[in-house]
Amino acid sequence: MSFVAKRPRARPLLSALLSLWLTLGLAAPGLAASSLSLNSCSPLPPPSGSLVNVSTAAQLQNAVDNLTSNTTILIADGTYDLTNTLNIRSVNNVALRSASGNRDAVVIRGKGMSNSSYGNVPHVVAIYDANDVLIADLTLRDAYFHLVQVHGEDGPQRPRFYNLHLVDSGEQFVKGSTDGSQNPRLYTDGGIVECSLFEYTDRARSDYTNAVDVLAGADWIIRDNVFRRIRAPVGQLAGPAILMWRNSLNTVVERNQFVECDRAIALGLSAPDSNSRDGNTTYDHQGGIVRNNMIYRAGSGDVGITVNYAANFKIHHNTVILNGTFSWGAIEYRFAVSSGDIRYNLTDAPIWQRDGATATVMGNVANAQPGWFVNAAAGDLHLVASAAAAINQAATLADVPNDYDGDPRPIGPAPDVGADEYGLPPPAAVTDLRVTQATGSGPLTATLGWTAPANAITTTLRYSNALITSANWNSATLLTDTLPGSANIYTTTVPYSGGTLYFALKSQNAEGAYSALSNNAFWPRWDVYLPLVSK
Ligand SMILES: [Ca+2]
Ligand SMILES: [Ca+2]
Repeated sequence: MSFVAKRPRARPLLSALLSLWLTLGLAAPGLAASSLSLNSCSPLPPPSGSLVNVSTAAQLQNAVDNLTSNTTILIADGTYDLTNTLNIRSVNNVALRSASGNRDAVVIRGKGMSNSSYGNVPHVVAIYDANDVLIADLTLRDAYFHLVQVHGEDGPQRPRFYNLHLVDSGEQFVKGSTDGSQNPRLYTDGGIVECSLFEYTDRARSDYTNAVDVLAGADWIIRDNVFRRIRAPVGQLAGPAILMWRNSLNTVVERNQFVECDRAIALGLSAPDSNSRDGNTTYDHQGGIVRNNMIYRAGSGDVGITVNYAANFKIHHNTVILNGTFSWGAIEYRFAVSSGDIRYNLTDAPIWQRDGATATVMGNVANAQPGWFVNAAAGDLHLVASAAAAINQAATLADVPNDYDGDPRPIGPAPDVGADEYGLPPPAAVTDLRVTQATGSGPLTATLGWTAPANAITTTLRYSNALITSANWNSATLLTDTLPGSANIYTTTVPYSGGTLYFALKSQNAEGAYSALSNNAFWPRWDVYLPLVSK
């Protein structure tokens, strides 16, 4: 299975340690897992329900035409030139997925983003009155209008798009439409767009494009995606890569990377009209949070993040680097009805208040320098050690418990300004340390067992005649501080003349940061006495 992670993280120290382990002939300490973040895009579980396998465009179109609820269409590796849009109607809980899980190996194509002779293929996929549709592990490309149209006016709930590569759409890549003339109105709510790559090979055919454009939708989540070159022809301005508007509600936009997009994110765009959800003509967006996104552009364009006619917005911990291409502002809040919160963003252009909008603007750092980042020119806006003006300069926000990598905040004494929390998180505390075997009564030979935590490079074990706590950890007797972090068993012989012995451990990550203290393991074992206590 070839699964493309959003972003490999550069960890030179970790690599050096891995080489050391391998040189010493030790088991590699679980590095494959540690190179992905906690919230990274892992492969989907295998499909459940009915399965239909297809390997030609005709079979694929036929399978979609005859689709029944609770069915997954598994698409064999290959290229599929459509002669009809894949219209998903009147079914629930269905999926289109590659059989291999490799999104690059299954390519479903329209007739070209600039080919107005699109015939029966205006879009690649269209979702009508169908709830819980999953589209995953595929490449969709070359639609004249949309790669995916979600017909909000038919009320499809919870569409999910996972690990897709979306390339060259004539208008929107993922469009959520609405119909203001409906009575009663239906909407598309609860959509999730995640772990996908949206890009133009070079530029859009016109300025009318967005990567994700949802009108009047509630509770959408757009996370862990990459958006590249969502931009108009030279001299024009494309729509925001992510545009949630017409009184869309409670959108979450997080951990996305934007590179060379004319505009990155908009909650609300213009004065709401009859297409707005519930006919609301005051707000173009309400609620919602934009957090932990990285936005980088060196070419021409406009603002990075913009909110307009937007109530109760939160824009927290984003990094926006525009390289002087739009000196007015990196983050813009606009129009008198708009109000919200803008905290701890890291930018190289101002936070721009316009037309009477109000916000609590706190702790932002607006003079970021290129040298503060791992590789700004490649859009990698992870911090380096010299970014002292950003590192540990924020206060904890309950709304931002992790960072762009999914790592918990804070690492070190305080959270960092911007999308990246600098450094590696410490390993999780071990909670299942046990004495699994003990022989002898003085000295005592004890075998300890536990589950090794992710990201642990070394393990330190100590014992004591008293309960080991964080406070007395350093005075407990050292058993070892050189055990590999992948170890899950350790045997030691220690003096023993009765009473209770206590054992505990801490792990260290590649930067030497310690985990919290494990649980105490006891000898004689506590569980020996538990039945007596229970009596
Ligand atoms: Ca920190
Ligand atoms: Ca980080």
